[in-house]
Amino acid sequence: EEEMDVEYPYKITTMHNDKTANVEHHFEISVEDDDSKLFTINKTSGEVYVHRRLDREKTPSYHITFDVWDIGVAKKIDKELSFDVDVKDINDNAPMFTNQFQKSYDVKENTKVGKFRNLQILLMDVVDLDQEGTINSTVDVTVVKQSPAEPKIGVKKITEKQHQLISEGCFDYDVAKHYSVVISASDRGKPPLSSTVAVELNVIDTNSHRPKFKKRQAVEMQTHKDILRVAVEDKDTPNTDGWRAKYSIISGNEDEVYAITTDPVTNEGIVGVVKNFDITTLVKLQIGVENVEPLTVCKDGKLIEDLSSLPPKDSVSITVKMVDTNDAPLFEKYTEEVYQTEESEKGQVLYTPKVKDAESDNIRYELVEDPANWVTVDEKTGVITTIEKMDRESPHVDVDSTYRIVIAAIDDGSPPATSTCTVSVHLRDINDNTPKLLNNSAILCSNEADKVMVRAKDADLEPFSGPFSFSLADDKTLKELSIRLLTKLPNANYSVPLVIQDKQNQPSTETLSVVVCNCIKPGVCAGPKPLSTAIGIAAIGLIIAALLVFLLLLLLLTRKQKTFLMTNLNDEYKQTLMKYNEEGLGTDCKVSCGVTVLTTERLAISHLWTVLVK
Ligand SMILES: *[C@@H]1O[C@H](CO)[C@@H](O)[C@H](O)[C@H]1NC(C)=O
Ligand SMILES: *[C@@H]1O[C@H](CO)[C@@H](O)[C@H](O)[C@H]1NC(C)=O
Ligand SMILES: *[C@@H]1O[C@H](CO)[C@@H](O)[C@H](O)[C@H]1NC(C)=O
Ligand SMILES: [Ca+2]
Repeated sequence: EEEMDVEYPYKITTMHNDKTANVEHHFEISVEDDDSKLFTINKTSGEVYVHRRLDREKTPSYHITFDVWDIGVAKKIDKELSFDVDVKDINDNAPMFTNQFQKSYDVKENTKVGKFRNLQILLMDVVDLDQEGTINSTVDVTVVKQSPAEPKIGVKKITEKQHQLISEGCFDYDVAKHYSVVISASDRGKPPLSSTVAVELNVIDTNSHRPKFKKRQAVEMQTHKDILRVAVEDKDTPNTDGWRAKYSIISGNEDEVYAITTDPVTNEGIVGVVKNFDITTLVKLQIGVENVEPLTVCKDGKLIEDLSSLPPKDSVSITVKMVDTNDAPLFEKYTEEVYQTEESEKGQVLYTPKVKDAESDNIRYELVEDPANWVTVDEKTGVITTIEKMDRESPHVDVDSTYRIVIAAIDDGSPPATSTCTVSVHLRDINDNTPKLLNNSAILCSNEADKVMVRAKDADLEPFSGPFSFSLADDKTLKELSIRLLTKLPNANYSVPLVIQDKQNQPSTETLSVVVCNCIKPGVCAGPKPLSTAIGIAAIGLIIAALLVFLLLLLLLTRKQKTFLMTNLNDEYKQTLMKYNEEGLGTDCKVSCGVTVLTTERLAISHLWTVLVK
């Protein structure tokens, strides 16, 4: 017997042999596959001992061979004796659950019973290592404790090793949402050994309540798709299929004009019009509701099989009043972007709208917004045509070069319905502005400096505008302009005509007034002074120079104006054409006061340059 609680070595038996009389002999023992001296034999007396506890679950039997030897002749006296020794079982192993248990198991309430007419909750594997087929390994699995007590949870034996936790009744989520169950596996040994396991069950809510209409009236809506809404309440868990409503029109919809859908968020039923309809004054609709999941009801631990014993599904009667309203004409697009080059010839079609009106073919168009009066709209077709050139630099054009036109489509209903469409005209810039001086007057403080700086601007966008440049005859461009007095001039007001070109060589004639005076501080003249009459032979010139360029400069003296042809004393400059005006203070002008069309190279040296006049 295994696990014997005795003192070891323990004598099991004594061997005898009837051929050993009067022969000096000894016994010998050997154990197959074991040389650990688990079993020994007394050579002379034949007593057999076991030296340690045996474990049947490890080694159920041993193959042992006995021999007896004649010591004198060293020969076996008899045939060897060999047999299997079985270890006798005791009940030393409790049954064990061998499957992995989860923390908890979900059971749906109201689940219909399966093949075995009960709810199968979970499978359990149980083993008992004691000798098979004996009471020491025969296992009974039972529920020893459960809370709450109803419905009864039990165990069904599938095989010797597999058992199933089952329920014979149904769960009711409204009664209990949570169960604790203690399961025991016990063998039939004497005394029996057992082990237990505790599992938790969560009851999952299913559809056990019918939805009920909250109100008998519906809420009216405006659109065709959503003319009215009905709401229900449902005691099942929100956002489960046992709560989600499924509406149907029971009667009143024989022409299939209406459809009812479920708002997925609010669970409301939305009645919409899905077909053209003849105007009838009143329509009676009977609307029914149920849930997405079929209804199952658990009563007193038993599923109710015949649902007709329950109150029927809820329904509501609704009266729909169909009123024909005049819908406004529909523009295909309510905003439109069009592109147009500014200053294009008038009479161009900017936009042709597309408009639909279900009830009327007689639509007229009106111009609602056209702040600069640039366009006209065809009353019948809505076509927008320009009647003026459109100017990007107009104050009615926004900073993004966009001009806004609004037209309206008006039907012939009574009262008429109107829709509007906004057309944004994006004006592409062209070079329609010449450069201008920023300031047409300048003060030259003759007691401090001999030049003034002037700047110009152009209203067009790139590349028709700045950075500002003046163009020369040889097409080289420069960015700024200073006007230098070559020789001291009497304090007076001078007019200097300039021709300025932008990058596209669009010229502009500008006149700059230069006040030459003595200044008390920069930019402030010190009051009028008598003009000097002693100009003598002083060279007088006003010249344009520096990095900048300009085509033409005329120096004008205020009073008399005479034109001279300037002749150049130096052949080097003979190509230079000069126009000039003479200061006519009653004396002949002896020295040039002329200015010229200059090339860049010549400008670079022009401040050294004086020209004689006749
Ligand atoms: C089972 O175990 C008991 C001791 O627990 C033992 O007496 C008995 O012989 C064993 N085997 C059977 C078949 O009963
Ligand atoms: C133009 O220049 C004159 C003289 O420097 C000055 O008095 C006047 O204020 C300027 N005008 C503007 C608009 O800057
Ligand atoms: C120059 O013109 C200004 C006005 O533009 C005037 O006040 C001033 O008296 C004039 N100076 C001379 C010298 O004529
Ligand atoms: Ca429900």
